[in-house]
Amino acid sequence: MKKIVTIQDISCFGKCSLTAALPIISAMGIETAVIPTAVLSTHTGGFTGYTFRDLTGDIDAIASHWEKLGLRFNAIYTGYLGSKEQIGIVLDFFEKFRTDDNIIVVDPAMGDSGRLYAGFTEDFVEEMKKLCARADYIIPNITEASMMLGMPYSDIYSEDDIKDILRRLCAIGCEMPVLTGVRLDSCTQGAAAYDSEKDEFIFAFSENIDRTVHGTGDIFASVFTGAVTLGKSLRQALEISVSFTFDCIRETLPFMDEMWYGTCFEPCLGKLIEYVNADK
Ligand code: PXL
Repeated sequence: MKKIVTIQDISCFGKCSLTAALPIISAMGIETAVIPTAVLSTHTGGFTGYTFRDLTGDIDAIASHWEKLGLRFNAIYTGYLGSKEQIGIVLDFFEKFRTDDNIIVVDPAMGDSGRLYAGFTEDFVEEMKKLCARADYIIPNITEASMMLGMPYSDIYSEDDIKDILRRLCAIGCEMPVLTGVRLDSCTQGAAAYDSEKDEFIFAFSENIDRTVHGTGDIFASVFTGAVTLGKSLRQALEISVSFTFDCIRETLPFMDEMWYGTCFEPCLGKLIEYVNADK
């Protein structure tokens, strides 16, 4: 049985980070270990007055215990990190748990729609680039990619612009960057990836639903990480992730008023299992 360790916050209410990654990766038939980077009463998108307990001091102790136990993981997957200091500690974790045949996936969860999430600064972006340099796959949205590349954010771009961004992301040091939230026309939305070893670009699209739903980046990254861990090709992983994210957004639409804080992914988990099994 495959085993992933995911390192990100737990937002006790609001569906994102660990409360999305755990059920999604487990549904894909993969054992999911977690290292919570912070405990928040809610996520920071749209809530005010949330609590935030930083768990930076716990990460190294957990890693040392696991080292003594001889634990090994098929993939290490990081998401929202609670502080700049955590990035150095997560880099140490990579050093300890990197093997010849496991993979590292970094979702540089820091912002959306041209803006950083509450509490993040420019120097966090610089640190995040160091983490991305050590990953096999990175999964930024266009906001996060623009920030890491020092490019102005724009929501108007061509296919060539996307290819240019992907090439530049490779120059940070990651071999297979994946860009989410790609919209080349008003009818479709999806993701693009670049396999730098094969010099191959891959695009996957679904119908565009023009609503912003919170937590879709975490859903996409969790499915993608699960899929590549299961040995799916880059194209298959991209297609499964785009299809499932679309299913979740469509499922959320009738409930937007009550579900403004998250995405209705739970009713779609059966379909995810079908996607995973379809091309076995
Ligand atoms: O979905 C990304 C995310 C993860 N964790 C926390 C967040 C957000 C986005 O707002 O606030 C705590």
